[in-house]
Amino acid sequence: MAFTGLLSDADITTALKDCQAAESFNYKSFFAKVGLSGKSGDDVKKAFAIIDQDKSGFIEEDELKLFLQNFSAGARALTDSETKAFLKAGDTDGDGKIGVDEFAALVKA
Ligand SMILES: [Ca+2]
Repeated sequence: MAFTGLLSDADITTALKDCQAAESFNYKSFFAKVGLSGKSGDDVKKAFAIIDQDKSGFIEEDELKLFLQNFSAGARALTDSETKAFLKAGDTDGDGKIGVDEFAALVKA
């Protein structure tokens, strides 16, 4: 698992279980349950690097859509409306993608 050593497997399982149903994803409760909210800045940067799969330095919309699959390969994709709401919450400078500082702010929100 990509987050092994960074997050607890039990926390990941719980967080994923709570957003199994389509349209039930909430980034605030997900980050809290998975344990990222309480992590150091360095750990949040490591998490960002995992989610930024193409290593572009940004989390783009297609990467956000598959966000949950970084935590478990069998997790569902986010719906289009969940993806857009997630992007809108994080993209404070309006460039259509999430940078590392925006991600850190989102995790701590
Ligand atoms: Ca990217």
